[in-house]
Amino acid sequence: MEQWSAEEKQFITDLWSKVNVEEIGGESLARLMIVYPWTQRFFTSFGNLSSANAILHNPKVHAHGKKVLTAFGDAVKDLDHIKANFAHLSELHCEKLHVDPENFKLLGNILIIVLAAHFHKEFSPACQAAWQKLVSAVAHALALRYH
Ligand code: HNI
Repeated sequence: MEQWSAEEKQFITDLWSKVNVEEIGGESLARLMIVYPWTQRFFTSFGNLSSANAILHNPKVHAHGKKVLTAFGDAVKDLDHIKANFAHLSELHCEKLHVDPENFKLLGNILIIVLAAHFHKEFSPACQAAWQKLVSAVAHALALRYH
């Protein structure tokens, strides 16, 4: 289990309180699909993914990005029980969705970039380090039930 300092918890919850899950989640998922185009294959039912612009403005990408980042928020709210709280989602992504867990790391890194772009004033190196630790913990927890 990760140990979180009071300072790390503060950086994470302060920034999270400013995050609009639809805006940041939608942009993060869209940018994942643009930068790593092979990830589009999980989302062929989402309609028009024919260009970066189409992906960035695709309402289904935004809706799903919101769903993903809302679930990510469960980690923010309960930093000490990330593994237990993500066990079910790990099983789902492994057994039903067949998502390669490497993609969780890619999405975590894109989320950091999107947060840095939106919140550059708050996103100090220490804040970034706390968020990097968080996205790694979530990616790890989501990969635990893979077999
Ligand atoms: Ni993910 C469905 C959470 C990363 C592909 N995903 C979900 C759902 C949640 C969720 C919540 C809805 C579950 C349900 O219907 O009960 N996903 C998360 C979280 C992360 C993540 C918290 C990482 C932070 N998912 C990814 C990644 C990919 C991915 C990186 C692929 C590149 N997820 C999917 C797919 C679905 C999905 C595919 C089903 C989509 C659909 O058709 O409804």
